[in-house]
This record gives sequence, C-alpha cells and structure tokens, in this order.
Amino acid sequence: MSSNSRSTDFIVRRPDDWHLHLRDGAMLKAVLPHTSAHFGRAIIMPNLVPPVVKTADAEAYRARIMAALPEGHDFEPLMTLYLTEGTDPADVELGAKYGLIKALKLYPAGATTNSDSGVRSIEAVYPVLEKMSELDVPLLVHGEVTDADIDIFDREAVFIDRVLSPIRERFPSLRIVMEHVTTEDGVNFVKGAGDRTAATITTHHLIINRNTILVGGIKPHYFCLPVAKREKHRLALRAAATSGDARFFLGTDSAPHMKSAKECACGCAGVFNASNTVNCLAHVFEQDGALDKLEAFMSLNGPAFYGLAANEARIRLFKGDDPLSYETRVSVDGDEVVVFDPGFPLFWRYEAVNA
Ligand code: OTD
Ligand code: ZN
Ligand code: ZN
Repeated sequence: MSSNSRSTDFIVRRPDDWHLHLRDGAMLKAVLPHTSAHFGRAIIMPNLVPPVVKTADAEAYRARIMAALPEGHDFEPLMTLYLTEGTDPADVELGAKYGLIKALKLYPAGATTNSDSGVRSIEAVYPVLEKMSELDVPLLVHGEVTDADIDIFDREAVFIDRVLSPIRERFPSLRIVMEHVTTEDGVNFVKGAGDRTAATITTHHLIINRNTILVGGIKPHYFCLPVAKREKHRLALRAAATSGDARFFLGTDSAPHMKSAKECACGCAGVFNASNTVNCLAHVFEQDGALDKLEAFMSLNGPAFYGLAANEARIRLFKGDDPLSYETRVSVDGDEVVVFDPGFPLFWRYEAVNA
C-alpha cells in the first residue's frame, strides 16, 4: 500500500474522546478496553449512581478506572464533576488546582440517564460558574430543557435561548462546551459565540437521523439523548465536523446499556460506539471529501480547547479491500452491550505507529 496516497493510507495523531460514559464495576471493566485501545484520553462523564459530585468522588472513580485498565494500555481519564445546586466552589478549586478536575458537567434535572440530581435553577449555580471562570475550568452542558410542554425535538433549540445564551452573556470568559450538539441551531450558536464556546459531536449523530430510529419498526439501539433530529440537522453536523473549524471536536458519547435494558417497553437512552468510532469517522470524512480534516476533529481541536497538548503517539489509517469484520457485541456479566451499527460496511482500519 502506498504511503503517500492521502485517500487510502495516512498517519494522524492518536485521537481523544471528549465525552465518554465508562460506568462502573463489571460494565467499566468490559467497556474501558474498547476506548483505551484506541484513544489517548477521554473526558469521563460523572453520571454514575450516585453521581460524581465532589473532588474526592472523582479521585476514587479515577482510581477504579485505572484499576480496570488493561495492562499495556496507555490511557488517561480526564475527570469531571457533576454540577449540582450544592456544589461548593471551594471543592471545585481544590480539584482543579490539584490537576484532577478538568471540567464540570451541567445536566438540567431529568434531561438524560441518571440526571435526577441535576440543576433546576441555573442562578443557583452562578457562584460555581464564577469560580470556574476564574480558574478557567470548562463548563460542559447537556443542552436540553426538560419542561414537559416542550417537544423532545425542540429541547435543544429552546435550551439555547433560555439557558445557554444567558450563561454565555453573563460569564464571557467561561469556556463552555455544548456537548453532543444535534441541531443546526446548536451549530450556528457555537459559530456565533466566540472562541470560548465549542461543541462536541458524536459519531452516531453524524450518521443517523430520526428516520433511522423510527422507520420500518422501532430501533432501540439508535435511541439516545439528545434524540437524533431530522436530516437537515445531521447535514449541519456533518458540515461542522468536516470543516476543520477548531470549535468542533469528537465526543463519542459512547453510553453502554445492557441489551436487555434497551430492548424492552421503556428502553434506556444511549449508543455504544467506542469500539468502531474511528472506523466510522474515517468513512464519514471520506464520504464528505474531508479526510484531511479528520485529524483536526478527533485529535487536535479538543486538546487545543482544553489547553492541552495533542497526543505524541500516532496512528496509521488505511483502507482495506474487504469490509472489516468486528465484534458487534460486548459481553458483560451474562448480558451484552450491542455495538453501534452504522448501517454500512466499514473498510477503514488503523494501527498504532511505533515511534
Ligand atoms: N445520552 N445516554 C446517556 C448519556 C447521554 O446525554 C448524554 O450524554 C447515558 O446512558 O448515560 C444518552 O442517551
Ligand atoms: Zn448529555
Ligand atoms: Zn453523554
């Protein structure tokens, strides 16, 4: 295979995942290797039960992650705190100065899986946001309102108007990441909000729209929050991700649930894509004629926004002649987690480049 043919074989920095759910216990042990095999670092979401709210909780969770890491895997979990109305600015300061806490996560109460302890009144957390601005600790937002009278497909757009814009204006120096942006409205907001506002984009929202979930029978493994929107929104996400714009970067939002908890009358939200994300992304970027922007999206823009260096390690991406065969299930405790099915065969592979 030729090494100078950009379209079939090229080398990029090792990617990072700026939004990841690792869970705990047996699930953590089962899913972590699927991330640590391919990613240098990941921002670890704090929505455990109970949530990771204090620096001491994050320290203990980090230790459990490190204990679950397979031998020889080089991976750094970047810890976050779950913002609550009881969060103490002094504890945030302790965690940030100690180098452990990389961000705080705002979940509107009830917005997604395990978000019951989330924020009900945004003004109640203003003192914490003040401290975060001062310390330059990013605020990560799950950008959906939860009011019963707001249609689920409109919840992101309404959140921007009611919550995000006011926070952006009130705390101009606070770094804000709109997590898992799913709408054109979100993309436009980020583009117009200056260089201290960014967004993560998931693998699956680049690939599926709401028809994928609902047409021809309900497909629970494509159900996640924020729910995938109509096609014009998916196209806006594709354009943002493949543009190279430094404010957009990969956050897989890989969120494993047992198959039995997804295939039932009230199925859990979440897509598990940690194991095939890089292959899917190479396919997507090639489709859009943007393979030269893939490194920015998955390896460069994220660390730059967080004020970190890009990974030194490299991976080589190359395209095979035959579709990749890969595990579509991960076994956990007598049950299994179903891997994201992009709906097309994957031809892109990758391998570590030895220094
Ligand atoms: N969305 N599921 C989960 C989290 C995300 O909003 C999210 O970040 C989860 O299961 O933790 C989901 O659909
Ligand atoms: Zn979320
Ligand atoms: Zn998430």
